[in-house]
Amino acid sequence: MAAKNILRDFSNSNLNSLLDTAYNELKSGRYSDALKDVNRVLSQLALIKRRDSDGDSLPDWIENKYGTDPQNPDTNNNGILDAEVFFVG
Ligand SMILES: [Ca+2]
Ligand SMILES: [Ca+2]
Repeated sequence: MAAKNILRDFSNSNLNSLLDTAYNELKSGRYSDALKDVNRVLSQLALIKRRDSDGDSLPDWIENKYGTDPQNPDTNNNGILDAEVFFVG
């Protein structure tokens, strides 16, 4: 599930075309351009990895993996943030 959501974010982004560009630059010997584009892909992936849509301090991909709602800071409505439930139990 988490991987699926990360892949969805990936395909919704421009990362695929950026990787294609980097590949073509690499093939044509433009190594510094390729490296620059690969670094862009990596920093965008890092953003996707850190994204926390509901601001409960638990990243979306972890919420998707463990079944809490990435759009709701208190999924089970018990007055305790999802992150606290996740880390404290
Ligand atoms: Ca969250
Ligand atoms: Ca949440």
